[in-house]
Formats: sequence, C-alpha cells, structure tokens
Amino acid sequence: MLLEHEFGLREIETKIAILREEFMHLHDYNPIEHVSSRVKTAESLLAKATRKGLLPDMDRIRTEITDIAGARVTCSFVEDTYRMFDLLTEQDDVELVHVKDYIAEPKPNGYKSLHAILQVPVFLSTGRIDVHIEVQFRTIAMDFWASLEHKIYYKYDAKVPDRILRELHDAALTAAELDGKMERLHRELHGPVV
Ligand code: 0O2
Repeated sequence: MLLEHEFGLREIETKIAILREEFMHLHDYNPIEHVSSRVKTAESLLAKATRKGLLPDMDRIRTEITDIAGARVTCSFVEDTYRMFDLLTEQDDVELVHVKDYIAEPKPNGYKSLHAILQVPVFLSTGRIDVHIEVQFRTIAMDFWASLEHKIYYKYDAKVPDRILRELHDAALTAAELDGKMERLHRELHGPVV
C-alpha cells in the first residue's frame, strides 16, 4: 500500500514540476518556491489506523486515511496557491475528493494553508488502482509559521502555555499582513501574471 501511494505521489510531483517549468517558460515567473513530499512510515500509518479503529480492514485504511502520501507546495504569494490548486485539480486524471481552505478560514490557532485530497490513478502490472494524495498549498510566510508552531507544539507536548498560544496567533496575523504587503508590491512592480 505504501508503495502504491509512493507511485501516486510521484505522479503528482511530476505534474507540479511540469506546471512550474511551463509557467516559467510562458510567463518568465516561478510561482513555486519549493515542494516537499513524504509517504507515511509503516509505523505512523499503523498508529493512525489503530487510533481510528480501522485495523485490520485495509480497504477502510485506504479510503479513510487520506494522507498516507502528501506533498507540500510552498508558493510565493497567496494568489499562486489558488492558481496552482486550480491548475492541478483541473487535470483530467486528477479527481478532487475534498478541499479544506484554511487560507480563507484559518484554524483558531492561526494556521493557514489550502488542503486538497486528490485521487489519482496508478497503473500497475496487475491493473489500475486509485490512490489518495494530500496536497497542501501555502505561502512562505504560512510555511514559516506552521513549522515553528509545529516545533512549539511538540516541545510542550501539546500543552502550550496560553501566552505562547496568543503570541503565535498574533504572529499568524503578522504573517498574513506580510503576505498581503508583498503581494501588493509584487503586483505594483510586475502587474498581474496572467
Ligand atoms: P504531518 O506530519 O504534517 O503529516 P487528519 O487527522 O490528518 O486525518 P485533520 O487534522 O482534519 O485530519 O487534517 P487537516 O486539517 O487536513 O490537517 C492535516 C495536516 O495539516 C497535518 O498533518 C499538518 O501537516 C497540517 N496541519 C493542520 N493543522 C495544523 C496546525 O494547526 N499547525 C500545523 N503546524 N500544521 C497543521 P499531521 O498528520 O498533523 O502531520
């Protein structure tokens, strides 16, 4: 199952790489800062399946754990996150299963990102299988905030003091302000991309 998801993830990574290169070729502009991806380890998948009471039903694990494979696309500006989301999900062989727009509606702690669960076909020697891939689109500022928040959350073993939670929330607002400012400046210098 992990290998099948690895294959699906590679397809998504290739699609993103093609979009990025074509975009640079057509518009002389790179909307993606970086892309990272991972497939859950067997241990982490087993732990999540156990937590959700899905064992030993492999079909339920396959349909209910939709982040076995994930890619994170860090974009320059907010409009690029939506643009990349649209370009990827409009493709014929990509089915959008579910979307959570934490950019439009941030989580109470301040977390922002656009999450998409995609379904892509993988063609094996035994035939076609469909796998779910989670893709997160975010800006550099959102990514900076999320990685720091993640570290703090683990440092305090999920019991983060209120003062730090408030400061993190403030920092998320500052990051959003910076995103807005940078995007305005970029538009002023270059105009809209397309
Ligand atoms: P990892 O190591 O990044 O994979 P789920 O339990 O995933 O099925 P949930 O929580 O509704 O259901 O999924 P959601 O909201 O789409 O979030 C899943 C992932 O988004 C998380 O994966 C994180 O990567 C990221 N994320 C969501 N909320 C936060 C947040 O408040 N702070 C930070 N830093 N990241 C967040 P995992 O599995 O937690 O970890």
